[in-house]
Amino acid sequence: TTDLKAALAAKIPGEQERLKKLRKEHGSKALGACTVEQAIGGMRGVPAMLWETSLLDPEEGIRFRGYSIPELQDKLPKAKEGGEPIPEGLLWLLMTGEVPTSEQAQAVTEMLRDRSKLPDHVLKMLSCQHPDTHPMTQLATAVLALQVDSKFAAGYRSGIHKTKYWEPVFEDSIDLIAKLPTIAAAIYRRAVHAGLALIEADPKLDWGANLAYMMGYTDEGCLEMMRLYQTIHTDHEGGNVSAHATHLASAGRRSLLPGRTDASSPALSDPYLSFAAGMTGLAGPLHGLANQEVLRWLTDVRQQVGDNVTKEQLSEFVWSTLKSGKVVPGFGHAVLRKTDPRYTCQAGFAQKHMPEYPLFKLTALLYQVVPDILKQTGKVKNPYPNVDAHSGVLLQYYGITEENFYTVLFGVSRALGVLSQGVWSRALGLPIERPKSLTMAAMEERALQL
Ligand code: FAM
Repeated sequence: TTDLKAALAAKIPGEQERLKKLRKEHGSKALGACTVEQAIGGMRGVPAMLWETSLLDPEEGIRFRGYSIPELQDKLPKAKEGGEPIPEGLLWLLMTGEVPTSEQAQAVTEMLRDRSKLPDHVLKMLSCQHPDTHPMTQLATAVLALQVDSKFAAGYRSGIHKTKYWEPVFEDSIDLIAKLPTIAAAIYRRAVHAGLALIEADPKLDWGANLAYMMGYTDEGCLEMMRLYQTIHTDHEGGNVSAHATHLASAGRRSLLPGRTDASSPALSDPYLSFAAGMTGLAGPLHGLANQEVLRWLTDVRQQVGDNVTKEQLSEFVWSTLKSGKVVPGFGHAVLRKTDPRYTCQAGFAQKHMPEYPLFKLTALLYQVVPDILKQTGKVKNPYPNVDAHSGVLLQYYGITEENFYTVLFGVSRALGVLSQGVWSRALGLPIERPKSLTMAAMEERALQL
């Protein structure tokens, strides 16, 4: 079938059985402990969440439904021979767990195109925002403005059965994903570029390419870059701030798991409300905003030491950043302990499309200089570059130089991962998340007994 919803519906019963079996046979087994350090240290590394769409191996990096980025670049349908994967193909994979055919990916492109019309009230609301409103704030408010059309919210009010929740959640998720490029482009043309006319989507282009096209970019290389960019930022397992915030806000009590009657009030926020929660998390400087911090930092480097910088000069600059108590943006990661494969694939794209670009050369030189310095601090657990160390370079090259817009592009992509998981959380009937909190006094008391 080329019908994504039908392909998804066919998968759900088997996965529900799998989860029931896992719970029945192993429900009482501990997956790992949670030490005082972990409870205080942000639950770092505590295995306490189910997330199906991707898994992050500290050494190897992200796998989307079991596939690495190089495998996806090889297997997923592309817009052009030898080009980059189109995000719609990844959306099919994230939703169903199966690599799609070109026809299936094409059907997703058409389904998204049919639902991409933005209601006028959203554009009107955006035009009332204070011109200095950060693009991420504008994105979150535009998503919330769409919530009035939530099919899940309407369905829940009309009392649909909990085994059917996944369907309106799927519909809302597709409706929202379809509109995000138009919202992002409107923010870019209106706020970032102060009042440029909006550009209608090109019906011949796919979802990712149309995002660049509606922003005003037609260069083939830029369309390809945006397809790659939108593919690699989709998901990064469930614990990062944007994924976890989305997941938590949508978490629902009405668990399908037998015998669950926990009294906690359901969150069950619809995809619009929960994705807006994820986007406000993504807007934090150490998470999604890092890609714009990287560009600001690179611009500083170029101003201070010029383009023909030597390794020694660069080391000086990195040390001065650290000594001023700041982090080196684009390096380090909460889980990864190696170079982020999302960095590597962007470096590969740059090598192919912009080998002489000074910012690419500077980024490559930083890769030779920064890890050793971060290792010398003795405190940085991952001294290697993450996805943000390279993403701004690709955007700048094609003329998308407004770094305070970068996180919007990150957020549009992240919707594919977190909303696909949101459909599965409802289909599997995952209950509301409710970690136990303790006061320091209670921790001290417990620790003394252990
Ligand atoms: N530069 C300087 N110091 C760093 C560092 C970096 N790039 N990464 C970590 N550290 C420090 C960290 O600040 C901490 O120092 P203090 O004890 O003095 O606070 C120490 O090393 C241990 O931190 P960690 O356990 O290695 O990292 P965390 O898991 O606490 O934090 C990050 C992970 C990503 C927040 C951290 O690496 C960082 O701030 N990186 C720079 C900002 C960045 O690139 N964020 C984007 C991350 C990306 F994956 C994303 O979400 N988009």
